[in-house]
Amino acid sequence: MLQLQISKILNSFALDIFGWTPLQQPITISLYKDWIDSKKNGSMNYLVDHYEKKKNPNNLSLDSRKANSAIVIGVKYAPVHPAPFTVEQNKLSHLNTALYSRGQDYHFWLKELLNQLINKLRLEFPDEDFVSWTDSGPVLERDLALRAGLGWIGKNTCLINKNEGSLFLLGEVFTTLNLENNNPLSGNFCGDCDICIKACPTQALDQNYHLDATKCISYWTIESKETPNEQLRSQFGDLIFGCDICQLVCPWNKKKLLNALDQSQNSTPNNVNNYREKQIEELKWILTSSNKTLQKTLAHTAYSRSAGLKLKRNALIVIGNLKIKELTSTVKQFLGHNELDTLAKWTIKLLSDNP
Ligand code: B12
Ligand code: SF4
Ligand code: SF4
Repeated sequence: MLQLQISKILNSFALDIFGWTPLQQPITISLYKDWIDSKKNGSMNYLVDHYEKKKNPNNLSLDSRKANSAIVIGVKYAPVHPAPFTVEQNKLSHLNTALYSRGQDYHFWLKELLNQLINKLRLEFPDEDFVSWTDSGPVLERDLALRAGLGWIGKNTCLINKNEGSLFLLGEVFTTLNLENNNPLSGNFCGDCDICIKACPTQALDQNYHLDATKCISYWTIESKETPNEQLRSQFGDLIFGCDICQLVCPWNKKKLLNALDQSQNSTPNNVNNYREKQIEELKWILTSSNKTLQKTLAHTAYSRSAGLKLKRNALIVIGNLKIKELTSTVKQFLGHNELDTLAKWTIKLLSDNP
């Protein structure tokens, strides 16, 4: 009966992927511990601080009562993004950014969706407590989704659903309700495949389902404040914010994406020269705007996490890798810059090399 009530509420949100599970110590907590102990988290120190809370999810209190279960949802962001593209994002619309980041920042709209879900749950269960999380909380989300039967953890470390692939975000509602598991644990359908491992330009993945964040383009372009070494950054290609390579090559996503692409011819730029001009314009805008302007303009987008100096660093790397000679004089303005001087020298060297 209880399960049916929950199902009905979730179905009213037209979600493609959901499940629930009693809260217990995560299945993969020892792997998480090994990961942080071997410093694969780079400078993301909050992941070390989160360890104790992630280990005992029931202790995350809800108005002083203990949480017993979690409802886990997955919301797809490709081929179609659930949130509209913002006017501000047009500023970066010809640059290669992660698919999840196109559209308003999910930390707002997914949180809002989870709050709407909580409002409905409260009406149905007025004596129970609920709290929601997505991304930044001390919750081992992929493990929780695994436990709730949403899919399996692939060799690219992403949570993959057999019907929907892995291009979806996770969010959870913790509750005092006692919910039994509604889905069995998914099998692992990676088999002998190692396409993602081979496709990763920086060798951040290995056969053991490990991702070394200190080699991952997503980490370097979104999280880290440092400048990646020469060998690493020369592998970033045109990626300016995040990376989807190990997901785009995955057979569980590829077929769906190719089908979607077939249906929308618009996704291929029909005028390549015009496209390149726009790219140059956007990169120039990043380099010539003040950090404050970048932060203000991109405030409600996912790019806000890198807006300012980090985005300029990323732009200098892309300009070098793509050899955009038209921006040589703009790049030269960074010579002598407190933080970006060495990188600017590297970019200028690449721009002055013959093709
Ligand atoms: C830190 C972080 C990152 C870091 C590190 C990612 C990583 N793989 O560790 C960086 C910045 C690199 C990153 C990148 C991305 N991220 Co991120 N990230 C997180 C965050 C905040 C914590 C993840 C974490 O704890 N990592 C530590 C590792 C050890 O844990 P894990 O990633 O959960 O991996 C588990 C498996 O690897 C498994 N495991 C380990 N060894 C083994 C061995 C075997 C045999 C098996 C089966 C499993 C297994 O155990 C681990 C622990 O449960 C979560 C949100 C959250 N609160 O959980 C989002 C999250 C994982 N990220 C997400 C997304 C969307 C991305 C990007 C796609 C964004 C982008 N386009 O750039 C990329 C994907 C890169 C990739 N291949 O993972 C989504 C993933 C959704 C999904 N379907 O899987 C999450 C859940 C955010 C959300 N709420 O939707 N991310
Ligand atoms: S997100 Fe990119 S850099 Fe990171 S593991 Fe996947 S392919 Fe490699
Ligand atoms: S590319 Fe292959 S090995 Fe990698 S996650 Fe997909 S199915 Fe698994």
